[in-house]
Amino acid sequence: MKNLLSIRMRASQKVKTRNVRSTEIHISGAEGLYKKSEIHKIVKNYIERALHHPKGMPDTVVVTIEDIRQNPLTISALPVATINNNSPTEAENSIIRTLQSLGISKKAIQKAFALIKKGGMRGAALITAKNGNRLEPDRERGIRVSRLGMNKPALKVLSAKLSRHGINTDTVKEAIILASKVTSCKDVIAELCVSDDPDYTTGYVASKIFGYVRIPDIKPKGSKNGGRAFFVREGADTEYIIDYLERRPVIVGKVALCKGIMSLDEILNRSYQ
Ligand code: PML
Repeated sequence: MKNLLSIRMRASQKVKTRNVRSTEIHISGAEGLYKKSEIHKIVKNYIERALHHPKGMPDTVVVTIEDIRQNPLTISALPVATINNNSPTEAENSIIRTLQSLGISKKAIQKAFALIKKGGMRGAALITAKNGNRLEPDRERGIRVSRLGMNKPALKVLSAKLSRHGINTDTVKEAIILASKVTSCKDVIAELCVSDDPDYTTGYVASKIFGYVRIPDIKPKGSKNGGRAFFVREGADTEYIIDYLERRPVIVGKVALCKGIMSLDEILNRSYQ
């Protein structure tokens, strides 16, 4: 696909902290790669989303439309499954087992949990898989995955597959697209995501090996704390990873299996892919 535009929306709200300095909190965001003819429809949709979010009314909404010169790389979506989980404690154990099966150390996993539970991260943290070191040059800003989308035929197939499991929503589709881009980066082993939306309690662990594994009850309802952590190979080239995730245009052009609820053992045995 050529002549694509990157359309991004970021909605935020300024809040005064105790020491009277004002700080900006993230309310919502969305983005994709689109044709010029789609600008009006997409911008309208993004603005609606910015103005109706459970985290509240933003005081700033920024929409950026940018011409993409580089030809996008086409990748496949990760396979999708949901684990049969019932509580945040079970969720935490499933996440630990999954990440450890991918060779990620306890130290790195604890670092990610601590950051996500604290919340307030604007972008994602980049954490090395063994030593648990953070690699983002600006820890407040984090890494913002950008320039990503899914082509129309693949989106149609994905919508149909997700509908069979009652999960055909923009939130799920956008998360699958993002996780598919993140894990297509050669040095990224896995992503852990907990939504910062207080009403949204399903998160995921994504990896090339186990796919996009949805984790219900990842946090208690009402909690605004969430975030994303990307686990990367020890000694990986940080500049390359950041450039790939933030600037390389990537289109998801193929959809993989979308399963319903499964046990963690079935997922870890990869009996569904
Ligand atoms: C978000 O708030 O955008 C993250 C949502 C992650 C989970 C989506 C899903 O239900 O699979």
